[in-house]
Amino acid sequence: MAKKSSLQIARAAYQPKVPAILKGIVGLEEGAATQSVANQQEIKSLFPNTYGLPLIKFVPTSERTAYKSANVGVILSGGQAPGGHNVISGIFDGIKMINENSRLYGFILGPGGLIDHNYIELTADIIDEYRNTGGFDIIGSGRTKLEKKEQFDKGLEILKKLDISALVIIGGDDSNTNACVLAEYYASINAGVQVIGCPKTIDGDLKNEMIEASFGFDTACKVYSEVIGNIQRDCNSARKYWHFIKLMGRSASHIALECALQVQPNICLISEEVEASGQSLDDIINYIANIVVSRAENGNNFGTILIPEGLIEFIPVMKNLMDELNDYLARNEAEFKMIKRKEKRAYIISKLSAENSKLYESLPEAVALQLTLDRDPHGNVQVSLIETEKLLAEMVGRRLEEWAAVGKYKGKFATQVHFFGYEGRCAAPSNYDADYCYSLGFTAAHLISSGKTGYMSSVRNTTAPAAEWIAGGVPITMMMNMERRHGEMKPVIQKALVRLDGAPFKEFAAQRDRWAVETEYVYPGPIQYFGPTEVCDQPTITLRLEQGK
Ligand code: FBP
Repeated sequence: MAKKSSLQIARAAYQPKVPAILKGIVGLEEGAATQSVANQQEIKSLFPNTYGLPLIKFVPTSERTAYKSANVGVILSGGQAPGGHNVISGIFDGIKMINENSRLYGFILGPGGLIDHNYIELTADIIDEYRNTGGFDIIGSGRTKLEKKEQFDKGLEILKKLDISALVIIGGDDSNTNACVLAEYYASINAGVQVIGCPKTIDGDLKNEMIEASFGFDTACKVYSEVIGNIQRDCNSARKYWHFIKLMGRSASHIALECALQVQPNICLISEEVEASGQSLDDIINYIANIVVSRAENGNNFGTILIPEGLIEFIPVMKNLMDELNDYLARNEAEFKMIKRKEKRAYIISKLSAENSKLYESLPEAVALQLTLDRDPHGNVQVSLIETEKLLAEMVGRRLEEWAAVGKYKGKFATQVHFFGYEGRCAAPSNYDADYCYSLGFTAAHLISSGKTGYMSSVRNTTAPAAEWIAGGVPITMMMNMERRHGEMKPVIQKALVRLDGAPFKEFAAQRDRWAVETEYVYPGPIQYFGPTEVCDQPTITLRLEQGK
């Protein structure tokens, strides 16, 4: 057996807190019929069997129903997020509580495991090894996109063989889109398989009125904030570096914003604001360089800058360039792959429109090449591979040299670059994520026993004590709209980007000018698992502000 740390041993015994409703006999209350957030006609016609379903809320009842046993399959899909193992243990405990003869099967390495018939039965011994741990290693994860009828049929073969009547897909917006497509297909052929989704992603971009947070966001932001806090202490001690810190999160800047609220850096860029105000790369460089100058005038040749990883996609001219690149590469993938690495840049320059070609040519070579790297299976640009932190550090340095030459800047500018993403995705879940995830899994078990399909497990009111959390289900079609992917319009769950009229951004915007000039760093320290509730159980600042708490 693998050696365990003292914390791992103590943590294994932690009992996640759950909504009071999930501890008793659960009844079901159906709300009004729903509709998709946009493109209602198109979404309705694409999902005739799962469109318009009602919202579901679990309520206490005294009528005990005898449910028959069910075999359930589970898939972890996409990037790791702290708490995935607790979703699985919640499903396991939930289906066993509903009927002790129920069984849970895990498909290995993501949706690909379903298609390749690669699975294990998750028994009590296995589940117990993974309770309250980070990572997705219990069954592994993958990014295979489930979209073709042949894949669904191949999956159905193994589901039938194992007598599985429900499948839980734990994933982000793209994976839950897949879950919905699969639910629709299985409903349309009367396959007898329900499909339920669970909201996972550290990016925090899978949220709406009914899904108040995607799991993993809380822990990941706390891990990054701890490390940024440590860097800020170092920075304030040595007083000689500007730290350019890129943070994961794909297109949305939720992680950068939450970390900024936690650590009070000198600068935090918010991609959504950059887009809304139409800032160019040059504007961003000037914005940072001006703050460097002001701080230098006060003798502070140091600072911290948080950069959301998707920034580059939000600079309007860069967005045009990337849109054209996406479409071009989607249509000419095979040809592009044949071009030798050192000729790729010239090839792209020769293929783009005059304006985009000029912009592409002006980018540092490394960044230009990073823009053409393979898209992920869902058609997303892999922004984690684009070194925006280096691009900005280099360009700000050049601007300051120009200003120094004309006497506008007299400070010293030395940089360190960092990228935090993978460091936080498999951290041991915070109490919030441990409790939330377990509750999401348990709720999924109840949705299954209620015979639902095409729903996402929903646990709300999570800024209140766990006993008061509200559990239920949201039709996935309710979150959908049509978007351009791989050059084609597709139904997808609408991403939740940072809202500039939302309380978290407003709170940040009200303070950032002071943080820029003063040094008001906060050092959050590591996640605490045992101790007073105000230290261990606090949700993110984003969630508290969104809920007016
Ligand atoms: P999901 O959307 O699948 O949750 O991905 C989260 C994420 O960590 C992003 O923040 C990041 O851009 C991406 O995964 C990195 O992907 P990969 O793990 O394939 O390198």
